Amino acid sequence: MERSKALELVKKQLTDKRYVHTLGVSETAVLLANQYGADASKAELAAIFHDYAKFRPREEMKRILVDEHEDERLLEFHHELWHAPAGAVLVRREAGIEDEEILSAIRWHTTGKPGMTMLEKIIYLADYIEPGRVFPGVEEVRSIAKQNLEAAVLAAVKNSILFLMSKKQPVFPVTMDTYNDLIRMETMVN
Ligand code: DGI
Ligand code: FE
Ligand code: FE
Repeated sequence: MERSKALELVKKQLTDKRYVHTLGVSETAVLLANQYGADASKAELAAIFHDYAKFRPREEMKRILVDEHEDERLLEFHHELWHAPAGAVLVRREAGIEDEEILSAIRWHTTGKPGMTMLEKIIYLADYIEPGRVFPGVEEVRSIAKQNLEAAVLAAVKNSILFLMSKKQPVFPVTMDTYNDLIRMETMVN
């Protein structure tokens, strides 16, 4: 799908602020794809669609998760986690995107997952470091991203978990699994 068509479809789903975030993720994802040798057009499409379901009603997302046999643990955690898997389903259904690599990058963009593909890592990271993000620690992750994709994803996951803990929020098991996977990979090569 053309970038302009994808943007037109996504714009209707998002607030102006979230659309600007999406443009930032798209720009960052293309840079990361070129830097690390991933498919830049897939990275661009996955980035454009990554938050497609962000503003869907909670009940609609819940129905999709149940009907599509998504991880039932999601329903016991914060609804913020739902837009990623629900988004993958809706992007296929409504935008006709069939590319499994793109859909998987959308599906796992909030929690990550063990054994992430390069495209999944790029979308996870681009979502975290796009130019509009201003939270503490983001500059350090941006700087790591210039050197090492895995180390940058690990730093982003670690910050996210620490942030959730500091807010006394539960951490979804898959987020912890992502952290464990990346920290094991790091200690294997170091
Ligand atoms: O959709 P975005 O805001 O661009 O970013 P995102 O898809 O990474 O979603 C971030 C939200 O998801 C943020 O409010 C924190 C929440 N979140 C991420 N991982 C976890 C989580 N919430 C819980 N409870 N547990 C998690 O593991
Ligand atoms: Fe998101
Ligand atoms: Fe996002």
